[in-house]
Amino acid sequence: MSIVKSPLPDVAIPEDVALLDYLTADFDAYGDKVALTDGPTGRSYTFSQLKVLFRVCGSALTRLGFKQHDVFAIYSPNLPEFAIIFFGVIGIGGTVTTVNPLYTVDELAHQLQQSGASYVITIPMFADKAKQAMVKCQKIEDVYVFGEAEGCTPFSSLLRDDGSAFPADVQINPREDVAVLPYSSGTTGLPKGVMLTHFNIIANLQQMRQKSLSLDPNTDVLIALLPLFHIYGMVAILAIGLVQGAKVVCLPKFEQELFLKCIQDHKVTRVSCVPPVVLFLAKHPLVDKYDFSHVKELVNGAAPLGRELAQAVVTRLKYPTIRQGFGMTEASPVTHIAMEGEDLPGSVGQPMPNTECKIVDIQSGKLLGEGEDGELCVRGPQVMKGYLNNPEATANTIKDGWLHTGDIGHYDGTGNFYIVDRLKELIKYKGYQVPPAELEALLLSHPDLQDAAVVGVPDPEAGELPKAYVVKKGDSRVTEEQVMDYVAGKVAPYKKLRFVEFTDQIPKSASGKILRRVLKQKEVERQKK
Ligand code: 4UV
Repeated sequence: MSIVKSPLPDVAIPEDVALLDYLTADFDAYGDKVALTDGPTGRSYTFSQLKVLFRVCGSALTRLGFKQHDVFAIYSPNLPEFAIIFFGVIGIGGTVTTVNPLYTVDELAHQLQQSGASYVITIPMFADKAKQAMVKCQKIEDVYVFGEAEGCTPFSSLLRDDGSAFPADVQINPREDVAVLPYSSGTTGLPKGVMLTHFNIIANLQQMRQKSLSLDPNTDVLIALLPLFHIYGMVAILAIGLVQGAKVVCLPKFEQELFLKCIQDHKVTRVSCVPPVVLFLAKHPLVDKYDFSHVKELVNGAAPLGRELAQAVVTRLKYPTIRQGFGMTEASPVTHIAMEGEDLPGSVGQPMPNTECKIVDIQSGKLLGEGEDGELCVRGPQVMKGYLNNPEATANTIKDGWLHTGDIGHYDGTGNFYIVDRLKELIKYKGYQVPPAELEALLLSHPDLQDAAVVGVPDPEAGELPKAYVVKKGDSRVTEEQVMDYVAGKVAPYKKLRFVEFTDQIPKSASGKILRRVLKQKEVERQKK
């Protein structure tokens, strides 16, 4: 019974460096190598260009009156320019909040309001949604757009600057100042702003560089298919690629042929996946038409990868293994990763350097030992500062410095970890977060419904599908379809309810908490029949 540490020695994590300085430390050496490419068009930026553009962008924002600690929202699919505004803002001590570009106007407005953002940037296709959200938020001063759209200021206007207003005197405190503010529902409730400091992100990058996620600037190429608004794409693809001089190819959406063609043509060496991408690579006939000989490894994270699927993909692509990582937005994100070449099916690997882990009994909180299932807790420099304006949720999640992941798992005799279940209410649809509390609140706003509970139903393709149990009011004649449509009209498509079941009562504990596990168990048993 003990705390499990990484088998690797601790790495040094600079305490006094701001994220942009850390990121660009070796950019001069990478020089005219391509840093970022837009997959569909080939539009590219070199490391030297990026270094200048970060400054230019930061300078232009400063002239507009954007100051240290102000918040800038990015509501965009993956584009090279995403990185320019992202690091431009962070470089002048601002905070970036990243928003899922599929969000509806209300979802976007909610995050803008909550995060206190003063600007938002988007693409022409989503400009109307951004403008409508702006009207609902008093603080938003302007909507920027990559390209052009009526009523929005073009992003290019931020690049017509000489960089001279880039603030020389801004004092970034890396341990305190929040660089990014992605949203996560954590173990319970609605999405919350996750305050990740400059130090948190630098720590995770340092850890990744040591724990066999190191890259060679001369040969390595990454592909950013996973969204950059999510912590996985943002830190474990974009930032880890750039800081080590690897080229990052950006894909704004999943188009099968383009994805495969980009892997082939750009000689991608590492493909970071979520299970549906692994499924595609394992099963789709198109994959055989492309040359994957440059791909050195596949990494999976964000949701559990079944053993059969892992086996299927390595057999087809003739890799020795697919490595699993485990991460959370609240941990910047990576806490575990399987060692290179290690074949432990189903394992998320060992803790990262400087990271301690323990498994505790769900009821008693007692420390458990090897092979015993309990809640995984992690402690390390990558753990967030806390949730924005929510000390209560922070205190419920970080206790004595330990981040309670809300995941259930165990470790084996070699210190490798296995995630077996999720204690927290969060549903993961294709790796995306679907917070049940958000859907339940919407269902309760329906005039015909008096109670609701939402759980994830296991699904081979998506991982889980959101299902609602609902109690109708009196003699209401509302149908399952009407309930589904009601929710679908208000949320991003991946959050849609896929099933609705009417019931007389929602199972609850004496204190009124929904007993989700009772409902989940019911679903699992039904599927077994
Ligand atoms: O907060 P979040 O949406 O964050 C993530 C981050 C995943 C990453 C990121 C970078 C990596 O290199 C990597 O390997 C993984 O998903 O959701 C956190 C929750 O997702 C589930 C688990 O419930 C977390 O609390 N989850 C994440 N990774 C795994 C997982 C996994 N490998 N197996 C099972 N569940």
